[in-house]
Amino acid sequence: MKQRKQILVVGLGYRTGVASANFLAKKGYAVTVCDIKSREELAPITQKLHSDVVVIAGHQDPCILSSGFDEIVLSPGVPQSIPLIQEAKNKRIPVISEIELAYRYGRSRIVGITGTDGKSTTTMLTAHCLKATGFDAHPCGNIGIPYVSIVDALQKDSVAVIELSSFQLETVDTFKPDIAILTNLTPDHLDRYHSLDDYFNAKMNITKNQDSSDYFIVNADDEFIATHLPALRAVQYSFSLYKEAHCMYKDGAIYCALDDKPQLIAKADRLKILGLHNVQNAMAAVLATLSLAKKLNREVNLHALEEALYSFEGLPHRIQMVGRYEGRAFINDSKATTVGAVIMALKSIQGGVILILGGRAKGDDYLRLKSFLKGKVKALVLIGETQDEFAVLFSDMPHVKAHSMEDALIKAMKLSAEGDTILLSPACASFDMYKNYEERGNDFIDVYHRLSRGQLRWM
Ligand code: UMA
Repeated sequence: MKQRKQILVVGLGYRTGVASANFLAKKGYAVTVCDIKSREELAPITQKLHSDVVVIAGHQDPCILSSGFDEIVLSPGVPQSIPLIQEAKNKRIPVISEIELAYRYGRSRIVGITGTDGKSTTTMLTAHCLKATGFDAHPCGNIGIPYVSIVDALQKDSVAVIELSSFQLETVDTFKPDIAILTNLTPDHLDRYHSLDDYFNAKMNITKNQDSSDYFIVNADDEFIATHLPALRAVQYSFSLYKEAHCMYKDGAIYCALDDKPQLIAKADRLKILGLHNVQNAMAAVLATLSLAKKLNREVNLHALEEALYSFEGLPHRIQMVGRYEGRAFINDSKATTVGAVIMALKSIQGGVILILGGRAKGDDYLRLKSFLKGKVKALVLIGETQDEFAVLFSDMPHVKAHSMEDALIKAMKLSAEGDTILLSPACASFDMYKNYEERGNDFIDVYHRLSRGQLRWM
């Protein structure tokens, strides 16, 4: 009798590992999951697992491999450098990501979106534009919905719009999106990659299997990409704020020219999402919609596309206007875990800013922030593990330390005046104080509500 294929899922996580294990178990594979956390810590998550899944908790010793696994599915939060994965590679056991796993079973069209910043907004906006122009589009991926959790529900004419992190792209093998978008590239996750080139190479796996029937959409304004982009097999479309491109920003409007002369697509000042970086995200979404339609020989109703751009509200935790209190605007940008994202937020805000900064460092070049803070940020409120490091780094400007979000907002109120903005845009990961960036952003929103209802004294 033929033995069932044995799969090891490494890293349970909150979403990816659980979704991968359940998907595989339902398909009849013999599935084991291993996680470095203890069985007690994992208890709330293991409850969600299919009853046939075996759990190894509390260690990731390479001896786990002696059970003879045929393949490993690696969760994005687990680096390939751990001994278990190194040993698996020595034993020539294939190591794939959840994206590769889902891709093998997928029937739908795929738009894949990667880059350092703007991925989530571009993913949601692309899905929104596709839906408005008649496509059955489904956003998923790094935004928090594992592709594997929806892949079986997608039809042949559906479109999976997948946000892809470099972690997820490290271990793809045959993954081939119809449309790939690269939003931009600035230093990030340098605690996991040896160099910016390594990080870029992981991202470029998005296009490695594309051919001349596919499209690669790229930001022509990004200096790193301009000097590092290799020759590609996919048809390349670019977008730009400043120069001639397939999609470009001119006199306050977005124009697109794929095969013929430029056509007006939308007025930038009617977008609800703020800042020029969001004009770039909008241009990427426009190109994705038009190129997918072109590939499938479909007409796009340009009026519907224009209206979709105007009706998109943006994402929670991404330059999200929470409200006003005592003449101050409160903006939650908890998703800004890179210097680049903070710079974008600062560029989108008029007037003085009190910036709540810090968390778990990700190896970014934080000095790069300095020139953007000058003249814009009146004071810094430093939170999280990076407090002491940032106090030294930014010693030439007003700064205070805060031990919690509540303390941070009270101090920000005292440091600010009417007309200012209190901005949470931390430039760091949240894991030192929170489960994830959503929890951090929700804490900011909660403290704002307590302040504005008079339940919290700040004077
Ligand atoms: N673990 C080990 N061994 C290790 C390290 C970790 O067993 O050596 C375990 C941890 O204990 C944990 C699991 O592995 O249980 C890691 O989980 P995970 O973080 O991969 O799992 P999820 O909760 O499923 O979240 C992941 C993405 N997380 C990361 O990439 C770090 C989520 O992106 C994504 O939304 C989700 O899958 C669905 O696709 C978050 C993120 O921070 C938002 N992404 C980074 C970013 O956007 O910058 C890339």
